[in-house]
Amino acid sequence: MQWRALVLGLVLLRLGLHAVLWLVFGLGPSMGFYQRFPLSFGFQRLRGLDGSEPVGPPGGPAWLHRPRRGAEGRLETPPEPEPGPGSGPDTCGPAHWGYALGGRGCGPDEYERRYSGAFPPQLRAQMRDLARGMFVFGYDNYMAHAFPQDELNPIYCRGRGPDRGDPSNLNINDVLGNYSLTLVDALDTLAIMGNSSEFQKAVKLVINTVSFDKDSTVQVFEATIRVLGSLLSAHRIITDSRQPFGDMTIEDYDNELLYMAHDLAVRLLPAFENTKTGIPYPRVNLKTGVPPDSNNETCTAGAGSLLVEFGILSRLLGDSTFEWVARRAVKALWNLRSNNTGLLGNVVNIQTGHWVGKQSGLGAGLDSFYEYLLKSYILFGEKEDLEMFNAAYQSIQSYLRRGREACNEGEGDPPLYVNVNMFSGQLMNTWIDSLQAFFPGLQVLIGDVEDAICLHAFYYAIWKRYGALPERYNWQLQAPDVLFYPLRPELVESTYLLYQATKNPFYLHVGMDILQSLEKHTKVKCGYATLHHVIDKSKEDRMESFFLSETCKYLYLLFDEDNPVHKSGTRYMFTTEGHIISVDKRLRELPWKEFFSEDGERDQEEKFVHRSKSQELRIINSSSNCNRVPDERRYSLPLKSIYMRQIDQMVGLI
Ligand code: DMJ
Repeated sequence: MQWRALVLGLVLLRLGLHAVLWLVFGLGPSMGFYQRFPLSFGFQRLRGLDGSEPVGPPGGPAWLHRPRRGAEGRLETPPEPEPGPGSGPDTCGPAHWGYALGGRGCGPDEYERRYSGAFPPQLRAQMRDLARGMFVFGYDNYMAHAFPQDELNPIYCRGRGPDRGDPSNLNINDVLGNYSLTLVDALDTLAIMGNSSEFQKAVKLVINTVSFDKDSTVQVFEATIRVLGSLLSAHRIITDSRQPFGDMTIEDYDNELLYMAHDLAVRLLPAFENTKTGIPYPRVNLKTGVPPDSNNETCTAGAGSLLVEFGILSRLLGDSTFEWVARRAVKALWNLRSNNTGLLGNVVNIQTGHWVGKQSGLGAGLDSFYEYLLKSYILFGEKEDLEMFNAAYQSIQSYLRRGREACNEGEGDPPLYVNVNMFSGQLMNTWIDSLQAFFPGLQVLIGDVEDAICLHAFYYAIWKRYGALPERYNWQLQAPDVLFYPLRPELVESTYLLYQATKNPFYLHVGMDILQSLEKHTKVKCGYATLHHVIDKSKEDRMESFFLSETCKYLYLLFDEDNPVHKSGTRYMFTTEGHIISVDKRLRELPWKEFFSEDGERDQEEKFVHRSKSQELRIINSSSNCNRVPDERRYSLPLKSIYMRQIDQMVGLI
């Protein structure tokens, strides 16, 4: 009976401990947690999906409620709570729970110890080599077991092409066009890693073996960002005599990649025909054009994030067609935004302009739409792109952002960007998706680094909890809603850009954590596999091409201190698929004049001359991956440890 006594003893000990925690700090698990802890989301009551009032306890998480606005849409600061014990200027800060836990500059804090430590150069080099090895392992295995097919099945060491047997398998067929996708998508990562011999070999292989004359029905967006974007990026690297990556010249290169890009884009053009709104069809068959049974519904990001690649192509070729159709689509979507909120929905009918999906958020269906408004402006300097971006950003701040005004100080929930109805601004659900983790990176580009730090920290907390990002995470239930993780890059991308902006070693720690969990949970016999389930870590036999073109690239760049990309000032920018593009004068020139002047008489020259100085400066000061900040800010803690802890609490990590 000794074991019974032992078990009983342990149970009593645990109960006693909980009771003490509860009595002292209000922290006993499931014991009065909500009442005492200002950030608890432990209650299991959801707001109705129809936007009805939340059914949780009154005064629940502020993210459930619309923020109160001042006259110009600015957030109003909630009234300061009564100061608690120790809130005087020379004491340990007002947050009673934070004080109790040793936060806010009061003596040694576990969070500060964990995150503010320097990152030794040897460790950094080790991590760089690990990231490089990760790319090489995936790439070599793709070449050995999958090429010329589109993707690698890393568990069974096979290749994968379009699912001809099941045309409705869009998860596969939207992306795989039977055009050696992974090889094409990986080209500029080889250059960025300085591997000139493999870059040259790969480019020749693409030129000699890849054709777009295929009976493949692909998504216009996927073909554009993964294939068109990569061809253009590699073409620019090859033809730029000042590029800093080493010898990337191709013997007898005669603009083949540019011609291939043109060929592909021409095959995508039918998507822009016979649409009443100018918003393109979502899919085309590369041989035959828009399928007769084509869907008239498309997502906003899919239709409205083509401008960077199509614009580059147009400007390199001197043929306005591509930029014109892409820009027409952006404007058509923009004109359909809500008059009330300024927000766009996530799915639209291309013939009627009716919003089929009224959800507005930062993730799936909308993410790169915002990204490309800004990046188009950075590349092409068209003022209207910046104006649209600024207006969109304002609406996002007004309707999507919940929580306290400042990320790094004050009371209330840390900021979070939620999904709302585009017309009413009412909350539509309580999840965020992993695609949204790109947003802090975009905020870095516009100089909103403080807010970027906070949102990034939220996503990193989720990563820490699962060793990956679930596709959807329910912030109210503190649990994943959709469990897979297909090796997406968004969190790494933001981590990299935030590191460049702050130079804070915290982001190297984050990168190391991500790298190590990818090695631990996703590495398989012939590459890296999609996580089917972020909790039990079961896998799917698929390695998406963006793993090599983005995830590995950003990890490598994060740790490769001397990479030429970092030394090139604001010269380089990344497309939404992570393809590097040099921002230079040539892309700001229009080899044609008349096509875009909807306002008829306006002289194109005038358009450039009259760009407002402040608009120009704001972007230049903050654009690209080489954002510079004043030295004194560089080594500050990116997020006060007290708020780091707060975020960890909110995702149920501690
Ligand atoms: C990539 O293809 C691109 O980053 C795109 O913008 C979003 N989705 C994937 C990665 O998750």
